[in-house]
Amino acid sequence: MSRKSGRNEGEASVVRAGTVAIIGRSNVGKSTLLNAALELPLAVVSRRPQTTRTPLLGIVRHGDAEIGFLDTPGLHKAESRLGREMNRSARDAVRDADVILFVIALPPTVKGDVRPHPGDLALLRDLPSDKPVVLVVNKIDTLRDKRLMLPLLSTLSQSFADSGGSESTAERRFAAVVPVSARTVDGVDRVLEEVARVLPEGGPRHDEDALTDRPMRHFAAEYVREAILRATSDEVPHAVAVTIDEYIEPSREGEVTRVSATIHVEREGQKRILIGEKGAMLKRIGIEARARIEALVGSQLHLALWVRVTEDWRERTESLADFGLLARAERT
Ligand SMILES: Nc1nc2c(ncn2[C@@H]2O[C@H](COP(=O)(O)OP(=O)(O)OP(=O)(O)O)[C@@H](O)[C@H]2O)c(=O)[nH]1
Ligand SMILES: [Mg+2]
Repeated sequence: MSRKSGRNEGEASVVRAGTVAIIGRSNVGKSTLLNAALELPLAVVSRRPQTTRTPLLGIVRHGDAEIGFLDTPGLHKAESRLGREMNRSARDAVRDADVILFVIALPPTVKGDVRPHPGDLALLRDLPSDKPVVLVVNKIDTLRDKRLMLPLLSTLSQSFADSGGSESTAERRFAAVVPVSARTVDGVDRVLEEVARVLPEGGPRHDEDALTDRPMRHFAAEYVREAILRATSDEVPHAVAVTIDEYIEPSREGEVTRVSATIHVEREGQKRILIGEKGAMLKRIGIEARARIEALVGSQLHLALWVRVTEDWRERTESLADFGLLARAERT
C-alpha cells in the first residue's frame, strides 16, 4: 500500500536501508511507536495485551535512510497455539532484521527508583549479539522526575553487557538508549536518527512512496478487530478473528468501497455478546470500524459484518492458516 499521508522526510537519495524489528513484551507501546514514526495510525493499538498478532511493516524515509520498521507481537508466555505462532513470528523478525529496537515501558506508578521488569531482563539476555540493538524506554510521559529513570538505564546496560557470555571478547553495548513517549511523540525523531545511523549501507528496498507491504483489505480486517478490542472485555477480544469475504473498490468516482467481513468467535456465548441486544453491539462496532477504514481509504465505505462460531480456531492449524495467523506462511 502506498503512502497518501504521514511522514516521508527523505528528499536525499537513499544510501542506507534495512529492516528494524520492534521487539518487546506486550503492551509496552511497540505499535504506538510504529504509528508515531509513520505519523499515521496504521497499526492497531489497544490497552489489552497481545493486540498485535502478526508482524507489520511500516516504511519511513528519514534523510538518506530508508527504515523498514517491523512491528511485532509482544513476546509473552503463550497459552494457545495462536500465542506460540505470535511469539515465533516475533523471533523470526529478530532473526531477519538488520537492527533491533528493543522497547521497554516505565511502569504506571513509580515510587522511588524505577526497577527493571524481570521479563525485560530475560528478553534482553536473549537478544542476538551480531546486530545493533537500540534500547527504547517508552512511556516517559508517566514519570514526572526523569532522574528516577537513571538507575534503570544503568541496570539494563549492565545486564546487556553481562549477557554476552564468557565466549565473547567484548562487552555488549546498546547502539543507543532513547527515552521516548510514543503517545506524545516525544523523542521519536531521535529514534529515527539513531536507527538510521546503524542501518547497513545500500540503496532503497521499497518504492519511494511505499508505506507497507500489506493490502488495504488487511487493514479493514484489523480495524474491525480494533473496534471489537475497544468495545468488549474479558475473553472476547482474544477469541475474535476477522476475515474479509469481499472487498470491492469503486469502479467509478462517487461510488463507495464495499467490504463484507466475518467475525469469528469460539463459542455461542461470545457471538451473543458481539451481536448484543437487538444487534446494538455489532452496530456500534460497525460504525467505529467504518470510520477508521474510511480515514485510511479516503473514500466512503459500506461495511457488512457477520458473526460466526469457528470452534477452537486458536488451536487449529487449518483455521490459523485461513486467518493468516501462522508465522512465516502468513503472507501468501
Ligand atoms: N502513557 C503512555 N501510554 C502509552 C505510550 N505508548 C503506548 N501507550 C499505551 O500503552 C498501551 C499499549 O500500546 P500498544 O502500542 O498497543 O502496545 P504493544 O507493545 O504494541 O502491545 P502488543 O501488541 O500487545 O504487544 C495502549 O493503551 C497505549 O495507548 C506512551 O508513550 N505513554
Ligand atoms: Mg502491538
